[in-house]
Amino acid sequence: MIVENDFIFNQNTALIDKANFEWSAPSNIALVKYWGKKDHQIPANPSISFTLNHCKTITKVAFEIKNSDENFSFDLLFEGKPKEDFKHKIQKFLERIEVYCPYLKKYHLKIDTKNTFPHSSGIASSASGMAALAMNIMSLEKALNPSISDDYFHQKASFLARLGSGSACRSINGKIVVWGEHAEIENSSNIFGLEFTSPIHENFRNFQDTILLVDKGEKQVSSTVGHDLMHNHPFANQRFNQAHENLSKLKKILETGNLDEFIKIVESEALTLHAMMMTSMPYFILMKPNTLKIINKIWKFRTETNLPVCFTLDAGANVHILYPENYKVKVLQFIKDELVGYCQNGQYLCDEVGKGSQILI
Ligand code: 2P0
Repeated sequence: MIVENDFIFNQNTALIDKANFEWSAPSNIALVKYWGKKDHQIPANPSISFTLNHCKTITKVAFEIKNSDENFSFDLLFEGKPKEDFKHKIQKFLERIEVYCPYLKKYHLKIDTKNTFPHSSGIASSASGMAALAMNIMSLEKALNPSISDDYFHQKASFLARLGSGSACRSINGKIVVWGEHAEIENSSNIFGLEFTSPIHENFRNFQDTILLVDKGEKQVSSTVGHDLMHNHPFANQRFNQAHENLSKLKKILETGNLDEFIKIVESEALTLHAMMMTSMPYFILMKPNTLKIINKIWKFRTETNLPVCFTLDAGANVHILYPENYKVKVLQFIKDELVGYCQNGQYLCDEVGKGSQILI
């Protein structure tokens, strides 16, 4: 089993003066949700997600060696402008990964980052953002130690990304990614995301995710507060057990292609996530009236057409509509005819399953 110490860098390697990299990393959408964590970003239950393709963060990092290695030193540009709000998060991230990447304090980092999805769309950028940053750091590590394998590169990138934001570890590599130990998934780990490599039924190839932007405002509940709500939650243990069971079921469903069963698990997971927030103390309702209107319209459309269309939710009001690629024309027509009116400024984003992060330079 791979443990934390396996990711500690050997400090005796010679440093290089400067290096530049650029990576993109996508967002991901969980099918079985991660909600609740232990210390050191260890998930309370295993989760599984589809990696997205178009909603991504693109991050350039220029590393330049400096004289002092006492403190971390970095500049941050977001969409071409300095962004003070993100600096604290990145400082914290660098501190958390210091023991695994001790070379980072020897460099000044110029970080230049942007998202392909619109500003404050309610789409979490922490997953794609931390994943893209972790990939750049691993490119530097590979330049310092060219002998590392591709597997190690991806595992450590996922491990580092997780320390920035839990769900970010699922945005590194693979179309479907499992994070968290699960009895039936060999090599699944609490400390990094693992590509789901079982043969996937063709029903799940090129799955589509159309994201309806219901409420683009600031998140009402930060992920830190959200995960904390699962401590002493009256239903926590039942929920964590249920996630294990749902992942067992979903594993078989992905292999056999049963879309009806897929829909049941995915919609139940989304509603359970929100039910956890409604039944915690303090309690929150993150859905908006239009979220419910969309859900009811999807159910009606599914009953009338028998098409395998379902929804999932993140910790917010936006609705992700999931469906196989061959129903794209019909589903997009339904969205245009019946759902656009429930979206803020009529906005929605068309995405689909993608492969993970990509090097650009
Ligand atoms: C998920 N979410 O599995 C779940 C479902 C939102 C709803 O992971 O505190 O930003 O950085 O580890 O990953 C959002 O929480 O939390 C999340 P941190 P993260 O995608």
